[in-house]
Amino acid sequence: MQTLEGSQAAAGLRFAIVVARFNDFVTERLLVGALEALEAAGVEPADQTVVRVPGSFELPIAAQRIAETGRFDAVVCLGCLIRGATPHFEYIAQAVSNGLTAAAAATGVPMAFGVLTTNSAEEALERAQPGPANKGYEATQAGIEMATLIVRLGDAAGEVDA
Ligand code: DLZ
Repeated sequence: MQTLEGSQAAAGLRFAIVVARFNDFVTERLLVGALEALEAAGVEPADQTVVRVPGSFELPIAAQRIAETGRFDAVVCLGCLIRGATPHFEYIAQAVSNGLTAAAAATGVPMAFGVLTTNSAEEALERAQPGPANKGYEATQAGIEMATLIVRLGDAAGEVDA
């Protein structure tokens, strides 16, 4: 039996981070966390691209277009939906989640889901504090793991029983 899994060592791989401007008092903190995770994984600044979109609703189309360029090993998507301040919270949350799932399936490029859905600004800020519990950091680690896993799956092609 063989076990294949990704790692947190991603030097040489290329990552895009798509960040929504809406609620930027939270999303900019998620971005800081995401960049810290890339640095911890050994990803050079030249292999990091930050793309900004107006709100979370726009994350999927940007992420898909970025993935279609073929220039990135994973796309990390960062946004913040706050229920109390967003009357159509459920619609946007579902559209983003479905849209990113579809984009990953269509392109084969991993999309990390770093979109907070919280009841209040306070809850959102708690999840965007500095350190490994920062949800931008966590989502990026997932993106790194998937990107490195896909490289390994490619290397192991022919050895893996389908
Ligand atoms: C319009 C809107 C609202 C009310 N709330 C949020 C939110 O909490 N988080 C977020 O990322 N974006 C929000 N937006 C903006 C939408 O995502 C989108 O940018 C606009 O509806 C324009 O398509």
